[in-house]
Amino acid sequence: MKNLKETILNNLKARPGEYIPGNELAGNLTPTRAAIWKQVQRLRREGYRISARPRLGYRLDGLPDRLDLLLPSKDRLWCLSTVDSTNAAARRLAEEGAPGGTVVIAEEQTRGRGRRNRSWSSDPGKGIWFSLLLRPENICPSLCAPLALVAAVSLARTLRVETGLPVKVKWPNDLLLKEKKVCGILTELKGEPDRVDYLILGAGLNVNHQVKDFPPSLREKAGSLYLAGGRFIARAELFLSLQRKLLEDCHTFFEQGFALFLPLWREYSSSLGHEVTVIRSNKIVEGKALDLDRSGALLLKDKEGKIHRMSYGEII
Ligand code: BT5
Repeated sequence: MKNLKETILNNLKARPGEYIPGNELAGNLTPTRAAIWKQVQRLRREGYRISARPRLGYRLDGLPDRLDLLLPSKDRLWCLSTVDSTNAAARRLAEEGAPGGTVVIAEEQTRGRGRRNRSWSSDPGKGIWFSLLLRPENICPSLCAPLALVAAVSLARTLRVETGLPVKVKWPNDLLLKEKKVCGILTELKGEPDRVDYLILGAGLNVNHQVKDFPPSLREKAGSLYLAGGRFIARAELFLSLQRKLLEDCHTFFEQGFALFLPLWREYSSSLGHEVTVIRSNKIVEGKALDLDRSGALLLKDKEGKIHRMSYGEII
């Protein structure tokens, strides 16, 4: 029966946690009991958790973990089921003139990207893959370099607050839990030497992955919030907190610079104070990670006591 499923769902949502008799659930429609049961079964197959009790009726116990069900639909929020890459989609929107603050999130990316065209594994339904379009004014591209560091510390802080997990940051753009990578950040910029046209800030966060959900080549190094904390996390609410705080922190950074974020970076860092190996343009430097400077560059002290200032590269 047309609309019966929607009517049942709307009535269940209107009185969550309460048993509702079948005839009340159907509103003005007068279906048979079997017809109601059939629609309840369909809703269950879509992931709604619904209890049924003889004489009492039906009760809504939980919504499916689907991003589009909870995210408010706003002009600036694009919630897609599948996309090549949210960074690429945000870039296309930017080229069409979309405003700063536009966000693209997708259940699945078919060509999720990391740095230097490496790929980012983004299977559907388990992670949070999103990109933020930023159009900062009065800042030149050379000052934007620490944006990935700001994003890392912002996401780590929100994740710590929301999940209680001891998320660490690894220079320059990774988030770790139990030494496994749970999140990567990719920033891209278009501009001229003295002006930023736009920035795309993309983040990929593994949320409810079990080991088997990763491709075999990643199983050793990739982690997820679920693997670290042992509990399933509703992605839509978490995404909203992460995104809200990230946008706020990006604005703070554009106005006040990276120095403000340094203390938190030091506190969350997985590598400061440790011996590390950094690879930069095929060159390897080994030494003790001393600190980050105010521009986000990593300061390394090698065996001879020489200090190396690494403005880009990665710890391997
Ligand atoms: C990154 O690159 O870590 C940045 C990843 C950014 C992904 C987001 S998702 C939303 C937005 N849209 C995009 O297309 N991208 C952004 P990099 O430091 O280069 O690390 C890439 C490496 O991480 C790969 O070569 C793999 O070894 C590993 N990797 C790939 N997928 C992973 C995953 N899901 N979890 C952990 N590690 C992964």
